[in-house]
Amino acid sequence: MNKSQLLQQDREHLLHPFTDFHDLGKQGTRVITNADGAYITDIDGHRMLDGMSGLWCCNLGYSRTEIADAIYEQLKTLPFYNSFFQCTTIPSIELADALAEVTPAGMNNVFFTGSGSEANDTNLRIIRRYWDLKEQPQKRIVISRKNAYHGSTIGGASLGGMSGMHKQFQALDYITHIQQPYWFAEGGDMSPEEFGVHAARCLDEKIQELGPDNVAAFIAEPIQGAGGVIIPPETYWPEVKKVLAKYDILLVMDEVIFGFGRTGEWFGADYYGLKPDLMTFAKAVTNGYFPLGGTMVSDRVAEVIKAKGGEFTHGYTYSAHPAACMAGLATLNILRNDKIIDNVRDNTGPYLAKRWAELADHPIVGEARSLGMVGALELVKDKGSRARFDDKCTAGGVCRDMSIKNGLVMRATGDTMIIAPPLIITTEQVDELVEKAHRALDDTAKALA
Ligand code: PXG
Repeated sequence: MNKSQLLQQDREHLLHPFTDFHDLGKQGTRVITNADGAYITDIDGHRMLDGMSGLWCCNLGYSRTEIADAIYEQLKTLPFYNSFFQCTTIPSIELADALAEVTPAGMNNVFFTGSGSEANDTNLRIIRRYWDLKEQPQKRIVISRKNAYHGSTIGGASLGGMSGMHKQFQALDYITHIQQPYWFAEGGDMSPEEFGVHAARCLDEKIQELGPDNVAAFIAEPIQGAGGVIIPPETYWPEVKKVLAKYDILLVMDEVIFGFGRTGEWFGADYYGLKPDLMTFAKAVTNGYFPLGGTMVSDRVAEVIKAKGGEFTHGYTYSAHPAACMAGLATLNILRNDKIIDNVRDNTGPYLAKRWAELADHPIVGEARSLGMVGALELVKDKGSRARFDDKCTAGGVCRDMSIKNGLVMRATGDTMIIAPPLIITTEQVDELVEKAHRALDDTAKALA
């Protein structure tokens, strides 16, 4: 089939996620045909450095045949069996054990799902079950943050704080949202440090307002990913920790993006020294090679839900899919054996930080921030006042297109350009990334002038 036939069939039959179907029908799509290492190639042969690891998931890049082989071998031996009705499979046992080892101390149980969204729905089910079994059924409300992303099922989207999404469905009424720690956009005249404390105290105020006896949990990404790589001010998490210590409330860390090494530590919770009660994961657990998600359950919660109390009426057909679990095991083996995360922490992360910071000198960049293997650029018309080019996020869209033209996949969230390259990226490839981003910024400035 040639390219124009493919594009026609795409237009006629395929509804793409988070897409304006009408506009896409007119613009057409890019057909990605193959990938190697940290690069993807489209149907025209245009090869691009993948600054987004697929969709924050291919942390080891695209050439790990060990993972593909592990999946294939499992598919030949036992392609599927469920873990309902007193059954289990060897890969699911082994992956549960391996996850208990790499996740923060005190997290020794896992509930597997097919995705991050399903895992956050699972969290909602576990949270309710926990407080019911603790005989505190009035503890129902879950606090989340504006502009958080926690998935696209009804539960996940209700937990998420994206206003555009909330306009298109009816959110669960026991979830409420507070101030996000996004200093660049919302910090006003406060210093980042002051604003971090302020945003954390919003949690305290909300708990007081709702009554601590009614609050079940607080859910947060360690760093907001899809919201725009929002790295909270250094004061934020220490202050949130103090707030949570005052109340009997569960902490749910959503590690779907930051889990498995993106900060240079295994999990964002490790990076910030947090002790979650539940911890959502997905994406990079299989390097994106097979759908798998889940939630890690702390001993505090596991002791309650594993005690006598009847059946937990929750589960998915593909909970603990054996081939997915083999993909997870192969991925964890590479992360450990090749010391991928240590290399991000000690070498490539600091190198990215140094090179990425140089982009702050560009005339249309208001802030260049990075941490571990993520980065963001705030595009502005005026550096001093942090004023944007317009309120339609034109600059972000232009910059994304210019970036792709220059051979780099960078994503735009509004007028924030974000990157999350594979953790296997070399320092030479970091140079290539920064040079291409610089060219994209030059081209964007010219196009907007
Ligand atoms: N939590 C977080 C923190 C996520 O980033 C999910 C949950 C949901 O996972 P699933 O596997 O159900 O998609 C995510 C997913 C983007 C983008 O544009 C980000 C995600 C998904 C799709 C697009 O940055 N994150």
